[in-house]
Amino acid sequence: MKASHALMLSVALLSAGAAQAQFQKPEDAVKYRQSALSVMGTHFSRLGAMANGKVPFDAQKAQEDAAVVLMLSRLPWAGFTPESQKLDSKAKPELWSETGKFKAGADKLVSATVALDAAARTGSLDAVKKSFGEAAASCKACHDSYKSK
Ligand code: ASC
Repeated sequence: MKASHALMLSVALLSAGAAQAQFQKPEDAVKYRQSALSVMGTHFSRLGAMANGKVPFDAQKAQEDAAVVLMLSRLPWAGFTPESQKLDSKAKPELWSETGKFKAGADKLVSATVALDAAARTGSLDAVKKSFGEAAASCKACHDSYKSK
């Protein structure tokens, strides 16, 4: 990891930590995590369209999308506050009891988006395809375990 990336990573982790104490209402935490996941999903899907050949590969756009995904991937987890458990959402009950496993899944996604960002910076479609597939598997693993349909 380049020094600049390591710095960005620590800044992002610090801001994720700071976000935890900042929700005034449990509803705010739900809105925060859903918003972060929604924007991340939007940019991740744009990468997916390129990785899967549905739209032509544009290295510049891929790099921008991957940078957004990288930044956003650290944010949702602070919104899964214990106080928000009682609110209606797609979070399965297991999410709140298997916190270690859930955290490990979140960490895995963050690592996958670091790799995806690095791949997009190379400008190689093949590299993007490979990292996209790994990141998508990480999204899916958590959705299968912790998100109801
Ligand atoms: C996406 C998106 C997800 C993941 C997931 C991967 O594009 O919005 O949540 O990919 O479907 O299986």
